[in-house]
Amino acid sequence: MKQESDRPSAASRRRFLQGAVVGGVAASALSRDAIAETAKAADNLPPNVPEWMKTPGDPAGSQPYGTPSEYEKNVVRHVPKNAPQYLSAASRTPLQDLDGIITPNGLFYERHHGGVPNIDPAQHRLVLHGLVEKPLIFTMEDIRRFPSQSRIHFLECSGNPIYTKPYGKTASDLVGLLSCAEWTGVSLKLVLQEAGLKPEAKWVVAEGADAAAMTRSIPIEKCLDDAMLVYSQNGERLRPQQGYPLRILLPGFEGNMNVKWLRRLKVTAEPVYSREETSKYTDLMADGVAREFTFYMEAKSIITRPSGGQRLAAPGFHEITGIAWSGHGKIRRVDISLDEGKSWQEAQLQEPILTRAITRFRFPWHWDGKPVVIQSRATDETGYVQPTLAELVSVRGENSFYHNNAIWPWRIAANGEISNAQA
Ligand SMILES: Nc1nc2c(c(=O)[nH]1)N[C@H]1C(S)=C(S)[C@@H](COP(=O)(O)O)O[C@H]1N2
Ligand SMILES: [Mo]
Repeated sequence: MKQESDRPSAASRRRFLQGAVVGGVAASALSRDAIAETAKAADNLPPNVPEWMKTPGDPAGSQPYGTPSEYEKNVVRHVPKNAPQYLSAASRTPLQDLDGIITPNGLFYERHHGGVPNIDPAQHRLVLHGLVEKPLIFTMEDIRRFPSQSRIHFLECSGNPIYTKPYGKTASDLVGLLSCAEWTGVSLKLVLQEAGLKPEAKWVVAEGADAAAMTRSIPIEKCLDDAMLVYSQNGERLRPQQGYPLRILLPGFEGNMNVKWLRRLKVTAEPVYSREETSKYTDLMADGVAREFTFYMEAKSIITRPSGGQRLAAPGFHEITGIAWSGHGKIRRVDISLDEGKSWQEAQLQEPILTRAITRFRFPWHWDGKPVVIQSRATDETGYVQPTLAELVSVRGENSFYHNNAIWPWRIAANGEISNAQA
């Protein structure tokens, strides 16, 4: 399919370039430099032998740690311009530029409250104490001696996106505090069993070794289920931004609870009611009562291509593709609407469809060149259906800040420009 659609566009580009150089009218409209550049570009096109085939390229190992092609230099984490970037800061994954379900480590979103500490793993320790039979202190070597496991899961900040306008122009602006990786580490249950839980143990309080000393209470059920202590991400050690050398991973739970730079686990009978589970990461409802300890991120999806900030070059075939995820398990289906939400058609889900991981969806589409609003809606394996923003606000009220999993429609104008239809 891809090859078929590539062919005519390459051919028409060649015709245009040749026309620009040879054709009198087109050429007279271009500056000398532009002509030289266009001529050079044309030299590299079929049937000519391109410049980069005429001499050997860089030797293997000329980049000890590889980086993307220089032509991809615009695919970077997005740092909001007006946000203060000292201490409590974030950078966002460019979701609209990525394919598949895995976020490359250099593009994984970042959210930290006290900067990124520079931790020497040889000096890092994990303390496990509180309601345990045998308090323990682990080195990183000790942690790596436990049987390991690798699993693919998403991580998402619960402020992704916030409810207040302006909503942002691109998929990254809206939900770029979301990434997905293959994590390797040890089952937290195993580590807790090593210390032996006392019968009163109901919560585990995790503390980070950053200047924010991020502290969150985790229910014991999650700790004995799929929680992990992770040291690797997509095959290599965690990046400093993601919690090097050790973080806790709570698949499907809001990002904030996944404490990075993990230095302490205290087993308790009650939650500690830290700042991050009282004044922050709670949602004030219309009746003045706050939702707290919400834990799981609910089902969500977004179309990443075509999406805000991009432009459709011409009517004709376009694949609509995007991502869906749910903290409650697997994605069961994704529906696409091309008529402002009046009717919905089922998209294809790309394998693998994993629990608490990003699932990629695709929908073949023919754009007739008329203005249109496109949007996606996820349903997870519990049967929960992603709501519209209006539906969400009718339940949560106007005061909520976190946990916005609404549908985000894109408007495509007749000239192909794409904008946020909700803005
Ligand atoms: N120690 C520590 N852990 C932390 C944070 C922090 O500031 N300090 N930020 C939390 C928040 S709000 C989120 S959304 C996730 C972000 O993880 P990431 O930066 O690896 O994407 O880490 C969480 N764990
Ligand atoms: Mo977060």
